[in-house]
Amino acid sequence: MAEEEPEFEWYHEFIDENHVPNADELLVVFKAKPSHGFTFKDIAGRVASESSIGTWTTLATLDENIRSLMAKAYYLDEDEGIIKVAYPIELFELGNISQLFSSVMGNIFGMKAVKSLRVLDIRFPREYIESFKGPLFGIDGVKNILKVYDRPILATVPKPKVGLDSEKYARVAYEIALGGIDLVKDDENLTSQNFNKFEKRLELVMKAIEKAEKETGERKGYLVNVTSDPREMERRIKLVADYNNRFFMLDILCVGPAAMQMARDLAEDYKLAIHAHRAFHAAFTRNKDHGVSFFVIAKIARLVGVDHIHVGTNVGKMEADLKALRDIQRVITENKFTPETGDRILEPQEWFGVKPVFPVASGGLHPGILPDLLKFMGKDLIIQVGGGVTGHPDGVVAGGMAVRQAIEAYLNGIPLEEYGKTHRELARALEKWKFVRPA
Ligand code: CAP
Ligand code: MG
Repeated sequence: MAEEEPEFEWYHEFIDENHVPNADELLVVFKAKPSHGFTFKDIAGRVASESSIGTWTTLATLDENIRSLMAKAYYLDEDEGIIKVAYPIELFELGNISQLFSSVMGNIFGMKAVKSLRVLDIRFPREYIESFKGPLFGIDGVKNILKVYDRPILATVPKPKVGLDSEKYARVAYEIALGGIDLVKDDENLTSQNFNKFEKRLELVMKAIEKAEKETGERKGYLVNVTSDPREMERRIKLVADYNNRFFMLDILCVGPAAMQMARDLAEDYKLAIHAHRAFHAAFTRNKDHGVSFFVIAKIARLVGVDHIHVGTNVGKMEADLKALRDIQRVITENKFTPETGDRILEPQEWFGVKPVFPVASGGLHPGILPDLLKFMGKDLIIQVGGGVTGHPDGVVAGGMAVRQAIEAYLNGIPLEEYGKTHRELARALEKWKFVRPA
């Protein structure tokens, strides 16, 4: 007779549907599907067990006081595939963001019994939130640096993404700033290649920006990409301050949570604002059945303390779910996030005064679609327009002017084509791109 399979029912000890989560617990909302031969309860117990104190077998070493650290799957909705788990806060090292990933976003993704798993939300309790710095500047602080209050803040990447040498790059940066764009932004894959070394680029772009500030009378900044190994990143962040720049950019998912947290400490030392680029996110946020939602990544970025973060757009070239985009914008800007009516998945999140993070809209934007963007996302926004400025038929300065004119038209309730009759740069942008939504 086949040997009796050992029972793994003990995993079910991590399920307690009578548990009422309390304010001090960290809650995680999962979407999950069981592999063939396993029940939904089987995987609910496994996810709660493997992400807290358990393993595949009962333990002689599991004494009573450790049981108090068991996570509890307290909400199971098999039809929706939703499992909510409550974690005692003692399971986590306060102030250590990497350990959050290794706990509730670690082994559980690889368990054989779990066919697919996606983290949809993490509700942080007050004690956990207060163990992190949060944004140094936040939305109001960044507006004060640039002295821009009544319109979106604008950024442009000196395209092509990479390839320009430092001198040419600085020239394009000067024209971007001269045309009315507030922030020059490095592309996510420009760091310190041989043809455009970091320090040379920083020195020349800062000279270009200072010149444009004098000629425009407007404050400007440079989102210089410091992405590198932590030691080199620290050296580059110090250089940013040495060259009197107030910002730096970081590919937060390419460097990882620990380096993001270190960068936040350095931002404090040098009083710099952090622009978080999210390159690499779509590798694990896009599949609606497996991975981590960007909603969770955005919350973690606010917790650790970036000042700006790319969130997507409703009109650009990157894929976006409109409800998710609204939820993301709200959860990084509101002090008390409450899910939309009827949303039984997301959890309310109180931020206890943590500063709001500037949402960044970017990707395939150009003057013709900015009104549609602003109608949906509002004007408390940083808008990055790369190709939509550097691809203008009359050059980069005209490209920046066309973006400013499109924003002016929208804020004054004037249709773009009407405004284009008296603003040539906008008219020329509409001639080239009309109202196309790039893909
Ligand atoms: C946009 C961009 C940004 C994307 C990132 C690019 O350039 O610089 O990295 O917006 O996507 O390299 O594609 P364009 P997201 O303005 O020329 O499209 O903002 O969704 O993270
Ligand atoms: Mg880019």
